[in-house]
Formats: sequence, C-alpha cells, structure tokens
Amino acid sequence: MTSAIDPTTSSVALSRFSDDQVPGGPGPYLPTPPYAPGSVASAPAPKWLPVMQRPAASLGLQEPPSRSVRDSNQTIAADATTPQGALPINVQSSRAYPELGVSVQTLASGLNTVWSMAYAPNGDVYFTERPGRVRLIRDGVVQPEPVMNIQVGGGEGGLLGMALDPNFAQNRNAYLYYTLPGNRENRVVRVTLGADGRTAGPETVIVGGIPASSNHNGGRIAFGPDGKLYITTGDAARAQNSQSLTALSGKILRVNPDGTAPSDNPFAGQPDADARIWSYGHRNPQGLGWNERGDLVASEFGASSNDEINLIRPGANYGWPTAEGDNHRPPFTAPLAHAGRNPSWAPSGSTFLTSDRIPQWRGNYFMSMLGFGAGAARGVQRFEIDENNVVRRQQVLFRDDFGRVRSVSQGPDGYLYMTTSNYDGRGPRIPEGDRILRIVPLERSN
Ligand SMILES: [Ca+2]
Repeated sequence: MTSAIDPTTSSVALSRFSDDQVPGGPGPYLPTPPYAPGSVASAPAPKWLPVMQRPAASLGLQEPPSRSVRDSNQTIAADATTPQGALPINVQSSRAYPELGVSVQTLASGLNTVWSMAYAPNGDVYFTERPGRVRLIRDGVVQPEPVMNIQVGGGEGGLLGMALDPNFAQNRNAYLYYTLPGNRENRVVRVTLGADGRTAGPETVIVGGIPASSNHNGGRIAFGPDGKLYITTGDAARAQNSQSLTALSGKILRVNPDGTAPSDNPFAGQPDADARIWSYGHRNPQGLGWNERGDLVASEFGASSNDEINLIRPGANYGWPTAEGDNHRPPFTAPLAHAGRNPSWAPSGSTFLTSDRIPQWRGNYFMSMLGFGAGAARGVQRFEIDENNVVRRQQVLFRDDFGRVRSVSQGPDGYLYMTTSNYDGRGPRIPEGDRILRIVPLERSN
C-alpha cells in the first residue's frame, strides 16, 4: 500500500498534515499501543504536555516510512514522553540507536530540502524549504499553507537561512537569507510576522548585494549570544574575493538587527574595508554554533574535501583560496579539524549541544553532513572539543540512515533537531520526502 510522495507536488504531500485531519485537535494524551518494551521513559518531570499520536491508518495514509524494510527491527513505538516546557510534537516514527543511547524521531515528512529551522518562544517552529517556502509547525503539525512564498534562484541557492529576532515575542521580526532569481545576488531580509504567526509583512532588505552564483552561496544566519546577527557567505565561485575586505563573499558577517555594522566589528572605521565583515578567507561556510563560553565554531565546505571546522575570531583570515586543510601558515588561521583528503563531510549546518537533555553529549559540537562523492558519510559528525578548543574525538552518527542531512540545531526543549536535503538534486529521492527529525535520549525501563 506504499505509494510515493512527491514533495514537489505539495498539495498531496502536504495535505497529510492539515489541521482538519486531527479530530478534536491536540488534547489529553491517550496511549496508543503497541509500545516496544522499555520505550516509554521514566519521567524526569512531573507533568507532560500532550503528544498527538495519529496512526497513519486513521488518516487514510500509507504506512509510516519507518516501518519499511530498511528500518525493520529498529523501529520502536513513538516516544510518549515529552518533558514539561518542551515543544508540542507529533512523532510519526522512531528509530533506536542503543549503541549511542539515543533515538531519532521523525516529526515531519513529505517536505522538500529543509534548509533551516527557527523556534518561536510560543512553541511555534518555522522552517525554510529551499525552493522558496517558509513553513510553520504549530501544535506539532506542519501547516499546509506556507507563511511565505518567495521567488528564488536555483542551484545551491534558494531560500536558505532563517532566524528569529531575540526579541521576537515583542517585535515578531524574522530574518531570511535567499538568492534572487538569476543567481546574481543573495540578500538578508527582515519581515514582521502577523499576530497569528501565519503571514508575513513586506520585506526590508537589511544586507543586500551579497555575491551569488549557482554554487557557494553560504546562507546560514543566526543570532549570537551578543544579540548580533551572524551571516555566512560563500565565495560565489570567485575564490579571490574571499581575501578581499571590500567584497561580502567568502565571509562571516556580523551586523546589528537593522543590518548596520556594530562599532566593535574588527574592520569598523577602517578605510577600504567593509565594516560588516567579522572574519574572512572562507570558501563556503554554512554552519554556526556557539558553545557555553560563547565561542563561535563555524563549518565550511572545502575544495576536493578539506572541509573544515574553524574557531572564529574577529578579523581572522581562514586562508581560502591560498590555504586549506593542512596548509595553513601565518597569517592564516588553521582549522580545529578538517576532512583532509578523506571523503568529504559536506558540512551544511552545526550547533553545540548546550543543554543537559542528552547528557552523554553535553557540550559536544554537531555538524550535519550532506556527504558528497565516493565513500562520504551522510549524517551527523560529533566532535568532542575540550576547554582549550582542541578536538579530542570525532564520531560519525546515523551514517546514511536518513540521507543528506542539511541542518542540525538545538531546539528550545534542549534536544537536537535535524533536517534532510534529499530533494536538493543531489540525493536519493526517497519516497517519504525530506524530513524533520529529533534526537532524544534512549531511556530504558531497566
Ligand atoms: Ca581554512
């Protein structure tokens, strides 16, 4: 009874998640058998938010993808335990990794190239689909109608990063990074979302004129612990511009929420330099994560592998295109770790786990991997980085189990979220479409 879903034809695929398919909407949680032994965790908190469980059959849908042959023997019943204060979620399926002590839950499927996620303080979750849609998950359900449809360029460009204002509860401002049609320009815009969270007002360009190309468009945006907006830009296929202090390509930028340059940026007031530049000599950075001490570690794509993670310091030069991998010498700043000539990481997102929700991984750095080329792993790489910012251990997680992983982030519930990118033109177009996944601890009853 399995039939393919084509996420590019959204009406069929997305109607799976419409509100009107949830009889009565979210309500008191009622356990739905069967549960695998031990799959229901002991409660670390006294109360639980309702978790909507909607068996596929009751919706007239095909079987959840996790019941396919590929996941046989590893599928467990949906996790019924959501701590107080967590996001409302709807677990479609769950896959256990006893050797890691975690489970990976599928929260949404039938999507197309989910590039980034952004978490609102009221429990709403926004995400971008690269073809140009801003989508909303409310009460654990992907809403069928996009919040925004944006005309965007193609290739590696499109609708990429999204971030919500640190004062979102007051100003409802959201920020988006996208490639204009024709792939000549990337820009960061600000929109104000409507009071219902389902619509957006007109765009205000806060950083325009970022060079674009069919490849190397950067695109990750995130607010740092200092309240400034950080923006990764690729070299837009013109490598020498990464060394230019007047070009916005091949950089990490740091701006105020209105797009202006903070006065404490490293090149502020310096002639012949763009004051919005925070660091330079990057090739195609797409991951930004801050640890509990406030250090920023960014991941970027190298040429012919040589992908890197770098400790970002203001004003530092990370070498591209002169140096990469093992070849960094002063004045270039060497990476914390790189892929060398091993199969590529293709690292498109990253985060530190700063919560204690997955205790065995607290403080680790996680990098999502698209995997590209022979022998490359598609999944997530975990780095143990010590207090001196030395990488002590690396481990590949979930190798090829979910296809190309585009982003990894920590949700407000303290768990890790992943998004997949199998519909970006370079992945296996698996029938379940692209997915939003959550990593939670695997807890046992004994
Ligand atoms: Ca470098």
